[in-house]
Amino acid sequence: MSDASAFEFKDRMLSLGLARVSEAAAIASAKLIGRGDEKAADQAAVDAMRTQLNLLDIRGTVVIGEGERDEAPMLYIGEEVGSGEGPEVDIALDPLEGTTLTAKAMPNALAVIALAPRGSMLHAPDVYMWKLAIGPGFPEGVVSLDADPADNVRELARAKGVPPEQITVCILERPRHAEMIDKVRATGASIRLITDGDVAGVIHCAESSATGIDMYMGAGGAPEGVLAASALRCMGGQIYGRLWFRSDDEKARATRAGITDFDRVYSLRDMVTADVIFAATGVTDGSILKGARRDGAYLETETLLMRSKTGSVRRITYRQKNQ
Ligand code: VTB
Ligand code: MG
Ligand code: MG
Repeated sequence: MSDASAFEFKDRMLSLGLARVSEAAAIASAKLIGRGDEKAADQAAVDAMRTQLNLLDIRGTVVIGEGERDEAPMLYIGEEVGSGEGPEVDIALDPLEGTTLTAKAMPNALAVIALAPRGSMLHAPDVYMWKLAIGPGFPEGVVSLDADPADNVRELARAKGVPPEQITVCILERPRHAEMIDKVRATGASIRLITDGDVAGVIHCAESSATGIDMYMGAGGAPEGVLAASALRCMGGQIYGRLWFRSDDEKARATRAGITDFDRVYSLRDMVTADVIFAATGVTDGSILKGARRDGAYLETETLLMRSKTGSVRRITYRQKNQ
């Protein structure tokens, strides 16, 4: 079997394994929800995710991880993970996407991981990325990163057949977005401000009838952009991203990651060029996933598990005895 077909054969099995990986991270960090200790929550998620990931039959390389080797002792970019047998894959992960959300017991913290054939994920450096995302069912290019935020609202409203007042945009609450927020509000659209967690913010666009969010815009982490693109590749929708460099050091980081065109706009398929498997488990309660919870003698999690090849979306409830 060629490597590509070996991957096709195995990815159905692997996807269930991937759900275990995000479940383990969520369960480990759940004990630290609302305890005010971001570092402890993150560390617990990282340890648990790494242990489970190394049980999978893959030859995996972390492409989107916890940072560069010198600053992240575990799940750093370039770390080899998995049992060392099986298909060669790229891994994008964030064991706890929303450490502050978890420490403060605020909504939409997730444990996230995506897996795709080797060489198919953008090696995004840890810099900011300007992002723009919408859900499925709209013509390609109806919104654009080069357009004014107000025009994007109007174009999306037109495509949806509603007035701008019926559009809700999700934006990270940061001073850098003040002008964007004013422009969006001037159209009459509503804004869901979030304090953290733009992977969830983007995913929410793909289930707008459940979440009430139609569009995500703003600058967040570039690694989170690749994770969000992986999710949308499974759920449908569009995402565009442009790296934002604030120093020569950040440019050097991008160069080390193999990036040559600093102004490039990446579409979904530029960020993840092949089929991908994606798993996210809720840590705190959110708009599309329940958080990890203790229910009497049990621990329970909810996981979104998706494969882009088939467009399958599973929600898995997992329960284990509370130890
Ligand atoms: C971004 C966003 C993440 O942290 O990285 C953000 O993509 C950090 O932004 O989802 P600031 O530097 O402005 O604080 C998250 O919100 C959580 O990891
Ligand atoms: Mg992290
Ligand atoms: Mg993160």
